[in-house]
Amino acid sequence: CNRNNDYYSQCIPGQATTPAPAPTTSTATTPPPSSTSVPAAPGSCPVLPSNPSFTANARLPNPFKFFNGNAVTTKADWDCRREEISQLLQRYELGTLPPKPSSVTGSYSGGRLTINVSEAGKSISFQVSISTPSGATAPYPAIIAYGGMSIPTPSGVSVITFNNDDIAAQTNTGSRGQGKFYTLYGSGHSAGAMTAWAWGVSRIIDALSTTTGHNIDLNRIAVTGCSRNGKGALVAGAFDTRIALTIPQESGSGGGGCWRISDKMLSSGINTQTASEIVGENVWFSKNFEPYVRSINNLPFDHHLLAALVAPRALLVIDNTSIDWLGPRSVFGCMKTANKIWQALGVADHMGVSQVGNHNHCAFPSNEQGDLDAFVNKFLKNQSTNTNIVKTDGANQVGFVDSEWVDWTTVAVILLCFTLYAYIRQRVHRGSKLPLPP
Ligand code: MCU
Repeated sequence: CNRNNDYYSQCIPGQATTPAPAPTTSTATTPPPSSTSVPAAPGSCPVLPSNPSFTANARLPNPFKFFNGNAVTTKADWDCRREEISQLLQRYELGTLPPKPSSVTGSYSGGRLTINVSEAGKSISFQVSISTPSGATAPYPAIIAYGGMSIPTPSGVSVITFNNDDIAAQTNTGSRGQGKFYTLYGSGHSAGAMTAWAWGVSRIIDALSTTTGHNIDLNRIAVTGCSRNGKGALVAGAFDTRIALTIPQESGSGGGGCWRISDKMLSSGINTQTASEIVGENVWFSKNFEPYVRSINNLPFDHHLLAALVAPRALLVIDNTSIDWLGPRSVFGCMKTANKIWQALGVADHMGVSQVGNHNHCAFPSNEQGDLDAFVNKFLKNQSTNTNIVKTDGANQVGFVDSEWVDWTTVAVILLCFTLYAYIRQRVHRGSKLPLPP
């Protein structure tokens, strides 16, 4: 959807679905996307109790039911539900994502963007490098790469290299509270490293939107990372609606995997990472997650709902079938389930899963190139491609049985709304002048 077009915003939960047409001038005239979170209708959303009691659920929780049990049936409901999911994830797994600080400024020079942030009398500054794609016409789409690119760099796309470890360290469990995020907010802040990194990505986009010279098109920004950084990239894409395309690579359990399915894999003898293991390895999650890691079924969410926060924007989950530790069945089942949310929103092809084996961890295999190109070309280069991609080459994935994990269906009202949206979009693209829908 075109974020600036009211036709679309009437029917779409979230903000962007398809990228806006490529601007023809420099970034100085490119209107920045308006906000970093989807505002829920004031006063009309169900309020989460401050100390809710949880009911165990062995299946993947229903995206289309509020915590209070009410059904999600309209676009406004989905906006509220999205906010509720975001709050639940922050409270019980990821830690609190602070809002935009009182001061964020940027300066760009010679391929480096410096971001200065101040809040409540404290200040930090960090830098990212920005490459200029050769032979392309500005403004350029860009990929923010955690720790550098691990997927092949697409032609015509700028790479923004983000040293996420500088914002929140991730050496081991001793890294808790270390990094520039914690200099600003205090070492006892609830945010785990991934939330701190997502905050950093948002500040990069803030600074891009107030500086010139970098020639980045703010409507065509992607984020990626591999492995632990892939988990992080998914969290950034979930929280910042200015990101058009999210590409977590081999993120495994704690990323594209669902905790419940990973637990089941381990209990059936497959050496897969689980929540109870991961919190003893590193600080990617909030301390507030720890009480739940041995009773994951009590949590009213799983990672299909983390992915749901990206919808209806684009998500391509790149994964590896050959490494049990990554929980390939968990990632495939979890993300295939997440795709149902995009289906309900009428944009199933904005979310893809490509799971290919027989390569080393984070070594992008050439037979996945077509899937990556399809997403990059559609969502960063405004081309028409086929992004209906939910596939695995892993025989093990047959072990994921939908009915074992999903006891809910999608919601017809949302579907209707999105069908109408798709129709209007087609007509507008053909140059029709339709009246605003009621
Ligand atoms: C897949 O991401 C992690 C994994 O969660 C860890 O258990 C392992 O130690 O490291 C992986 C990784 O980040 O590899 C680069």
